Amino acid sequence: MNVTKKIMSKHLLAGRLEAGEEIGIRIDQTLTQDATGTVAYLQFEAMNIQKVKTKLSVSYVDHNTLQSGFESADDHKFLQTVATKYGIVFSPAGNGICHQVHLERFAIPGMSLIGSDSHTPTCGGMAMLAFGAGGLDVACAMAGQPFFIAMPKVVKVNLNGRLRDWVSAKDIILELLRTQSVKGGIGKVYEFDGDGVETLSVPERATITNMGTELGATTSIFSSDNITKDFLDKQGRGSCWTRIEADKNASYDEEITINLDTLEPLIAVPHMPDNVKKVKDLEGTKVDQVCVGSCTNSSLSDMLLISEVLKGKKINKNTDLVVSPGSRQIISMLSHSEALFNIVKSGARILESACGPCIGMGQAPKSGGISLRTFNRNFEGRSGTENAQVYLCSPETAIATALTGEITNPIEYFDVKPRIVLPNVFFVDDVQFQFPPIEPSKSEKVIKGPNIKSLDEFSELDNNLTGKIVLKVGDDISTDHILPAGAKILPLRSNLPEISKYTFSLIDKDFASRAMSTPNGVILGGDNYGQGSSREHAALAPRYLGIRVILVKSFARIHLANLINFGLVPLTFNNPSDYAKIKLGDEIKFEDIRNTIKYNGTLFAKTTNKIFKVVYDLTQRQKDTIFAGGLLNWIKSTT
Ligand code: MIC
Ligand code: SF4
Repeated sequence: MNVTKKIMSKHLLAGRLEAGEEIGIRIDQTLTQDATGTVAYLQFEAMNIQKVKTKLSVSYVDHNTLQSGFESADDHKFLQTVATKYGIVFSPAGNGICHQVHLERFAIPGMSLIGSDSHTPTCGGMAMLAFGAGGLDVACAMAGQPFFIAMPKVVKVNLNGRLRDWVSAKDIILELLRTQSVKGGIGKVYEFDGDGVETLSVPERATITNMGTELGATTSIFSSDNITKDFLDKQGRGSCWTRIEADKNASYDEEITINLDTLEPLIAVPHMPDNVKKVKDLEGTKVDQVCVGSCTNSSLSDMLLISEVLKGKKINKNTDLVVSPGSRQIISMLSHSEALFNIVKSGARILESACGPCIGMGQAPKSGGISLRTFNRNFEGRSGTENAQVYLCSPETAIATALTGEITNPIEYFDVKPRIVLPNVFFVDDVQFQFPPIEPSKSEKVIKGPNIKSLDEFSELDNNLTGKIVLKVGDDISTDHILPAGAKILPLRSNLPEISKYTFSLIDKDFASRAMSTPNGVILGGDNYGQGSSREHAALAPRYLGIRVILVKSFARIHLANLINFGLVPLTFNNPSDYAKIKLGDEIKFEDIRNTIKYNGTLFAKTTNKIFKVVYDLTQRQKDTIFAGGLLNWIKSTT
């Protein structure tokens, strides 16, 4: 067996490990972050369960830490009190980015994890079976229910040889994005193997599994070997380690090979993570801002490398350099040595250990500005400046660029790469976490400030739907298009009526009011609809605005699950060319939709001058969820 199947078989509660079949997996650990966590815990509360049933659940505050009004602080207080009440570890603002902190302090090889954040596969760098999911799926896992997915194909990625100096793990994942695209990983797990694996540290592996999300993959995973043990030993957690490796004759569904020796520095150009070019082909492009950090590249070794390179140097006066170390552990280790001094002295700005600019929480570039980031997403408008041009690259390329002020190939610019020696023991200070009492007290009061609005109940699915096309969009629509993030909108995540007003606001400012005044609105989309983040608000808000059906060429995995969880009907074209024949404002009818789906019949959509076949691919469990008007309704009706 390969690593994926070894861990899956130990957690399998339903289904068979055959690609495409629905499987139910037992979940050992969950994580949430504040931007998705508030709704996840409101949903968990509605399930009336006394205490989480997982081995470990952690609630992180890392996204909305700017607190420019009372909203986010209200959310944080709610998260803190709900955690104490239900037996969840609370990691307050300033502790660091959920994925980095989880890797350091809680990840365990061979265990399963789901998180209400699409980059949860980061912990696959430590041989965890880790999935991004909607908040409601995480709430269900906390309630002890299995996590359902379609069994992915397992793709073996052979990493052969060794990276040259100044080429890094980020370039490996950018190379995969270049060849496989943002849709290439749909329905797949990427499992890394080959002699190159033993040259990569756990944080480097985590950079790769983190950004496997941008491939559309279900997850990505490495084996657990001596390097994993060394990382855990340094964290004082060596006793959690077990060796997990693929059998010699393990079989895989597909295979890809990357030769590390010949790889060169790569960069994703605006506005898609798979728009990858060679750094050397863009040399000389003037850059306004460089950001180092995010859950992709904010490890101690990334920080020590940039510190060594910046030592005694000054950044270019026309380029802003902002650095956000990934965790409190990292920032305390940097500040204990001269490493932080080197970074500060170079002219860089140091930010809190949080998501920050990655999610448009501050540091929006200037109008039309060019920003080079070590992050994982460069979707249009995500930086907070609608016409900014965001590029994604390695810390090596980012720092060479911050020094020169223009895109610079680190291989050409620097001499010998400094050797980064990590300390033998890391600063472990778990006092920063708030651990819940072993037996949570029923009297613990959950505090809900005015920013926390309870969720409305949604109605069941009718048998006949007559609606209108309220929006027509193209391929690769991300959840950042559907419901943008950023400093203005993110603090409204606990307030559905308010946040819904921003639905599709980057694409069509009138969408929300049009949808609200049109019964049974239908959204038309192209391929890979809903790629990117796990934010269930991208399903919740359209549903709140009255949308019932999303009709597209194909869906991204997490968003599809979220649509079903909130009772929307996800349909695809039988013949993709029908997409071109329907336009905004057309009336569209689905007659007998509920019964047709129930009895596996052929479903048709009728517009004024056309009838065409549409396809649904739903398990019985998913059908029942949609009929009930969403998963919460269904759970309530069955308990
Ligand atoms: C992101 O990177 O887009 C986020 C913000 O972390 C999201 C979650 C969210 O929207 O809250 C994600 O990746 O799932
Ligand atoms: Fe935070 Fe950015 Fe990572 Fe999302 S991708 S979890 S916003 S750092």
